[in-house]
Amino acid sequence: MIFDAFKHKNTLKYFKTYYLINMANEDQNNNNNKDDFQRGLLLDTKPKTKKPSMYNVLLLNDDYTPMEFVVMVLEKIFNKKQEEATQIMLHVHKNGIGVCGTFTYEVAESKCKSVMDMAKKNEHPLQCTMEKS
Ligand code: TYC
Repeated sequence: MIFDAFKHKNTLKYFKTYYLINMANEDQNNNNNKDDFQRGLLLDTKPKTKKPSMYNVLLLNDDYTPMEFVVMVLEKIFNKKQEEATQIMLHVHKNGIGVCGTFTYEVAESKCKSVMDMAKKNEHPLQCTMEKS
């Protein structure tokens, strides 16, 4: 390209054009690089994790499930000690509903299923549900 320019009649004009085009390209590259750099910085300042939504697992009262069975469920599935399990059971017995624990969606869903399975196997009408906390 440069050697072609020397052959050209209007050498100076040719040189100028060649130079300006290259400068323009270089400016564009610099701008692109700058944009990439700034985009990178913005992404890096964004938090990479989000706190998961939490869910309460609720036990419902009924007239037939034995109190001892409910206490056993709270001990086995919710890892409660006998004292706390008894308090939760009595709370549900008196108020109709009560929270046994708060978990991520998948864990809450799994605990609910375990409670319902255990109740069904033992032919008790005990019901369990979950709500967003
Ligand atoms: N109300 C039941 C009874 O008197 C006991 C009970 C407590 C049942 C809590 C369910 O989630 C429950 N035998």
